[in-house]
Amino acid sequence: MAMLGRADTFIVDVPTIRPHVLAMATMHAQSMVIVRLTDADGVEGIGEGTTIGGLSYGEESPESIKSAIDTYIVPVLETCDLALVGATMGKIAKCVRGNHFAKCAVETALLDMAGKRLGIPASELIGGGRVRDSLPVAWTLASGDTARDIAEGEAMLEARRHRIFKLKIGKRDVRDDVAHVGAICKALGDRASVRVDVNQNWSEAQAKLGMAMLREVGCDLVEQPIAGDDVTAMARLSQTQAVPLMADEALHGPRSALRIASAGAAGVFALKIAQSGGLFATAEVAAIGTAAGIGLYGGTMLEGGIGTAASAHVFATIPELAWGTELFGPLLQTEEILSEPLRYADFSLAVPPGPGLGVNLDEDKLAFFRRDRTAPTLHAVTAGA
Ligand code: MUC
Ligand code: MG
Repeated sequence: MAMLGRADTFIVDVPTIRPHVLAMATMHAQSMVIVRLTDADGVEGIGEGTTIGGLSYGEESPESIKSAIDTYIVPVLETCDLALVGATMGKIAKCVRGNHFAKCAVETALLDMAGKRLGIPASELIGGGRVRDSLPVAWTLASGDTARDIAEGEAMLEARRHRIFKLKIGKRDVRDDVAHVGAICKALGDRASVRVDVNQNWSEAQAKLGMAMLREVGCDLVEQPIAGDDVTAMARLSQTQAVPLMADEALHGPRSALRIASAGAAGVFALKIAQSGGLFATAEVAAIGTAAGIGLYGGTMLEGGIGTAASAHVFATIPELAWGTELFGPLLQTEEILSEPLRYADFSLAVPPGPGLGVNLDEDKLAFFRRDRTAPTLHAVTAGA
């Protein structure tokens, strides 16, 4: 038995290294809800609930994620044997509808705790276990300026950090966006795969035009060009356009995955642990995609180190990950709140090998970036420094 000893949740706000310009918001910082669960024996598990741009991306905000956990999920945890992760999440599902990001943060902490108790990585508790130790990682070029994006792409290639680039478009006129993508495709040539994410900002007519033109300029993949709840229009585009359509905002777990697969509405799935409702649910979405012949891609909500490690553990269990991943979230932040940063090298992220998530919080950084911080921190000047 592992009964809950203590539950803490914090919102942390970490600046981004540059403005990140998306169709629906420009990010200057990332806000993450960190969950720390401690059982009665003192075993700890950490999780993260992170979205993008407040409420501009999805239906949960950092504040709602924290409030759902504190007010409705922690009281359920108090009645559960936390060693039984599936049973605990099943009980939470009965008491709390929706709130996928909040549930994912808690499930992550439970899996971290279970892995630490058993002395095995979290990936060994998911599906058939780990099939790879590293994951290819894309980078998003989203400075808002074509020349700066090209320079950033060149620097990433030179450093052997990324050779897959996602461009955020959908804000400007379709032709202007295609010209931007075309210039980057031309500059990077066959040294990189260039893809775009429209974040639902086109109409079906704009998407028809945009997808046809994007294929001509060498774009490999178009992510969520139109509203994610318009599955029939997604199916029309997917079935008539040569460039593959990737579902992102349309995917909210296994049921939506089955609907999209049955409608032939996507050629690729962007797997996201929070949007799917947790790590187990993500593995189910992946299984549905694989069974339907849909290509898989490991997506991100631009999480920090904890959410990125959790995603990596799930994606490491997927046998066919044809489109790679975009687990670069920590690299977009000025500082990582882990005691040891995640390891990126040779265009890939190493899946942490230690027990549970295999990552630990840096307490001083956590104290510094906490929205409700009151205590002095490591960043204070020390005598003689
Ligand atoms: C999204 O919509 O996919 C992923 C990478 C990035 O830059 O933004 C995200 C969100
Ligand atoms: Mg997306």
